[in-house]
Amino acid sequence: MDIRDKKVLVIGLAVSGLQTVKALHGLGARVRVNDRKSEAELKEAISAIKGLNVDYVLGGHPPELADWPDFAVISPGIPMDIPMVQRIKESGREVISEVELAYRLTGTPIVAITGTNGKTTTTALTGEIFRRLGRNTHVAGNIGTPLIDAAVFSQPSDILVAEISSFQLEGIRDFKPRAAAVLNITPDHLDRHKTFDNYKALKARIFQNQGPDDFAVLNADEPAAASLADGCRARVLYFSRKRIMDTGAFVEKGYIIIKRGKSSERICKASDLRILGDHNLENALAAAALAWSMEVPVKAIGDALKSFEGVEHRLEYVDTVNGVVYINDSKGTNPDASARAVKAMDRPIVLIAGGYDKGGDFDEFVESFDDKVKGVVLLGATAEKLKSSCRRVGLNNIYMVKNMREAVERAALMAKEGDAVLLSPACASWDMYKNFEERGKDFKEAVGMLRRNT
Ligand code: UMA
Repeated sequence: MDIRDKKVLVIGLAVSGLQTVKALHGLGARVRVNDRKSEAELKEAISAIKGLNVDYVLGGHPPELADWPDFAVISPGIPMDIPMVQRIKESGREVISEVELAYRLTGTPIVAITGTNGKTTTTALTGEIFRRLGRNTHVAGNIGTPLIDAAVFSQPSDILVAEISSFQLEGIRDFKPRAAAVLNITPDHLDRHKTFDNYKALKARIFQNQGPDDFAVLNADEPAAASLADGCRARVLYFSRKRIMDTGAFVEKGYIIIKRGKSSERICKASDLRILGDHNLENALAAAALAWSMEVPVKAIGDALKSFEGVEHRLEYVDTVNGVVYINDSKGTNPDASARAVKAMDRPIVLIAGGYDKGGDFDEFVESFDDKVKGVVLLGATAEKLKSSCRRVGLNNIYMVKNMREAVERAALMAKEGDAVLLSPACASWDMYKNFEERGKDFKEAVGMLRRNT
């Protein structure tokens, strides 16, 4: 892609935008940065690119700015329907995501993972498999390190393992991973995508440029994900926790198996996995299928599966205080993710939930608790909504709190020896925190304080 001297508008100056600016500047583009935040609010970000020849239009998205660029690169968190962005697109110039730009700039093969839940764990585990093989591996994308950062520094013999969100897929055109997985699709981000069908169609875009030499990995147990096989030109590999497949990864007699035609190989025992729960078994099956499609030997896959301990903020063990186990699942940013976390626990739970309101519904989530959740501590913008859902199913042991410290203190009073206090908010963090990592850290600090006070 010819970037030199091109006028490129970078919309959004946080994690994604900063790396995009650096990459474009390094390639000789004329870069203009636009963000709705003011210069004062972006002080830190601006100082990170001090010295680069970049100019700024801050404090809003003025529609007339649309007339300037040859093309624009938009951060994932910014909706595509703001008037300035619409105006660029209507004039026939591109507005692409940083993931699309990364793809166009790299010759390194990409393994891409999307889905409503499990993306981060599957991405980290897939990366671990390639690392075990001794391959120079870059794990990037929605997981935290922007793909552009990894793409710029990677060699064609390396591998890029990328977690990709629906927001990022909204801004792709040519993005073509060698192997890609859709783990599951359940309602999420409906405030942005409006309908479930729109959201599903965006997830399907991960396969749109693949050809017969590529692989599409799909969850056979999940109808919305499995139905994407119809539109795939790539070879389809299924994974299933429940069924034995002709082609793909599944569990048979306690072993994780990978099979294609008559060739069938054992990877390891399902019970050898150190990550908990059925959903993590699904993630492991998906990672195995992806790695196998990229010709990784089963021994390396098995070794990684047996040693992988999971990722921070995802069912992460924090501490045991007075016989109560504290688990940080701050990455539970939608009802489905948190329902999976509740299901994965093997003891009574006091649940800390609530956060940013994405417009979703919590009835089904609360109904999935059975009798496992003995009490809930609610905080954030959705606290009232969650409270109504709890009341409807007869769960009345509810406390409303203002912050995480109070939440942990209250949960500690409600829990008995042998119980778990689980932070799994079922909501994004953006009403109270910068991101879910900050929320998870706050929880861990509050647990640390509890330990010091006992
Ligand atoms: N902004 C505007 N106008 C707007 C909205 C935001 O200018 O209308 C500006 C903000 O002022 C801010 C910047 O845009 O300066 C924020 O951009 P961003 O929200 O895209 O955040 P980044 O820090 O660049 O992080 C993004 C992803 N964030 C989102 O998709 C919301 C990160 O995913 C990702 O790790 C990172 O790029 C690197 O690729 C986080 C996430 O929450 C983990 N993802 C969602 C999820 O997993 O559910 C999709």
